[in-house]
Amino acid sequence: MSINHEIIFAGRSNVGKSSLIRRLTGKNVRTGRRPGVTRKPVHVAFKDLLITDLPGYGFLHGVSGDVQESIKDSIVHYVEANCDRILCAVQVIDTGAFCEIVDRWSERGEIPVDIELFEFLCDLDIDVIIAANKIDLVKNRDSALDQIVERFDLLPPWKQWIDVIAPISAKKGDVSALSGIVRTRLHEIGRDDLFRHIRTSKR
Ligand SMILES: Nc1nc2c(ncn2[C@@H]2O[C@H](COP(=O)(O)OP(=O)(O)OP(=O)(O)O)[C@@H](O)[C@H]2O)c(=O)[nH]1
Ligand SMILES: [Mg+2]
Repeated sequence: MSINHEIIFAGRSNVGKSSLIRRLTGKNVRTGRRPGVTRKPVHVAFKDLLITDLPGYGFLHGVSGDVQESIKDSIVHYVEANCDRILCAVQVIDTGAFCEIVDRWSERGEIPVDIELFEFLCDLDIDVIIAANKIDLVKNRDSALDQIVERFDLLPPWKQWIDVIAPISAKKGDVSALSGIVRTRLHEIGRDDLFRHIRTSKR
């Protein structure tokens, strides 16, 4: 069957993209404790819908700058080449670590990679959903999420943006906020038949 729609998962290395796809779809994509597990796009297909796990960017240990740049380039290239069929992009972040990393880049006068990616996707008119993962590790959730939406230039409180940002834990199986948004997108294109491939609850 040819592919008509695609949902991509992008984000910094080790934020839990592969764990999340595994949790949502039940498919056994490779995950790992160390960054840099997914090095090439990995696909899961349901009928004419493709789910794509992209390599993570921005891990530093043991990997040269050239490799990092080439991962970034390959993500950009992949998105540009498949832009027309991308229904939405799930940008996964590590909720507890996000602001510190972004601020560190900003203080150096550089555009943080996560923000660059978000803007790149928005410029291509791709619908971006922010998956605020590892929420199980965060104590003051509302305040953390308010700070995160601000970094994306969205006005807090975060609860105004529940169709854009989804607090989740791929590890604990708490991903319903995200599957709800993804299902809404599928519904909008008349594809409720795909709902059963995007799980809402822990199994
Ligand atoms: N506490 C917690 N840990 C998580 C969660 N989701 C993923 N992890 C852990 O984070 C680590 C990385 O998970 P992966 O799914 O491999 O991350 P990735 O983003 O695919 O990483 P790359 O392929 O390197 O880009 C693993 O040890 C996971 O168990 C979560 O919601 N909470
Ligand atoms: Mg991975």
